[in-house]
Amino acid sequence: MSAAETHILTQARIWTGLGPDLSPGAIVIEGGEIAWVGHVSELPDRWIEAPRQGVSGRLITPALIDCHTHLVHAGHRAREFEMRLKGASYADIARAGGGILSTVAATRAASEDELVEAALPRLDALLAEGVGVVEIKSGYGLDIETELKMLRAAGRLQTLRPVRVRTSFLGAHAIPPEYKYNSAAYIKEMVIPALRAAHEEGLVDAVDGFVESIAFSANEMEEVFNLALTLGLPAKIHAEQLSWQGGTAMAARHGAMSADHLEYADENDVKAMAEAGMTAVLLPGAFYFLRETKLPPIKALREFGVPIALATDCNPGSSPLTSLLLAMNMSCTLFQLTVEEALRGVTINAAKALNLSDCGVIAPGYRADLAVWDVESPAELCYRVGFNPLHQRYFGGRPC
Ligand code: DI6
Ligand code: FE
Repeated sequence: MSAAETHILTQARIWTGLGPDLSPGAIVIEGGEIAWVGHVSELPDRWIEAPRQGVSGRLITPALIDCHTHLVHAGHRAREFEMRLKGASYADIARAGGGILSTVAATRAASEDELVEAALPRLDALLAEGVGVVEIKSGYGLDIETELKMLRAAGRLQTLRPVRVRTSFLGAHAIPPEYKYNSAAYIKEMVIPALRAAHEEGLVDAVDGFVESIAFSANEMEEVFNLALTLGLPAKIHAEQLSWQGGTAMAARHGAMSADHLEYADENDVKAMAEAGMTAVLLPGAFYFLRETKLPPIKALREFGVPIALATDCNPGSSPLTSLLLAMNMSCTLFQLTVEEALRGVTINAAKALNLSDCGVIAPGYRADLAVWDVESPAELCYRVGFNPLHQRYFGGRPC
């Protein structure tokens, strides 16, 4: 099927993200975009003759969006998992030079091709569950060369698979051994020049940072965000994951798109996010895998109307998760999100978290990135644990 061709998916239950479900509904796809969506009985005359494909009452949603991943990295940390099972904490392991830094060593040693090879199976697992957009961060290089190598590898993935990749520069993820105890010099001598170089090469869509006791302070991060602003790049942040550090409020002052994790965020943080129009990205995989007990401020996020997105946080240390469906299930079981909130979290609100305005809902003018599910209702997507009911994914109007 060529991208310019018109065709119609019909006899569907459609969750558009914008209103009540349509059933039986139809979607007209034209030139890779959605031209029309509505009740089958209201299909405009001009498309009556167009080729149709019935989907037998299956559920159609926008293709899913994983808005926070560290998909590109080398190696794994199963050994640290075992250490944690014996009582060591994630922060203990990081302070002892393991954690993020052990993945940094592996990632520095890998070639760009090897990083692509290692990331592809993880990407394929996401795509098999209906994902159409994946955000991928750098942050396991912590030197200029490797940060650029990671971003190039991330960008290459979208030439190898039908998916859109959004890249985030995460030079401020951890302090490498060569700068131990000297985070200020690390920011000045590595993060700032690496961001400039990556931006010049067109490798960066957004700038991220890890504000935490084991990483950077809000003040240190501010310097990086100031450069992001100068370069016209949107900001996002890992904040209040393991402790309260004020990263969320600082990010709000810099007009960031999202603050991610947020277990230790308080009501003032949520207010600041609401005023700045930010999205909250919750990462139940990391909460689960680190066996956290402090819940993100869900009630306040709802009260202040902060959009909630969900993501896998796919990374080798705190969330080796490659299932956005499982993240949805966990958001319901662990954070008590509703089914509607979970689905919005991986579609319309995930698009918001990435400043994308052409995907995440089913409406005229949006990309025809769709997921057809062998289920009767949205609740079934969240309810099963470890089962993939995807029937067909569409990327830019093409089945894949
Ligand atoms: N927060 C996370 O959950 C990941 N990075 C971050 O800043 C963990 C990264 C890792 O442990 O490798
Ligand atoms: Fe992360």
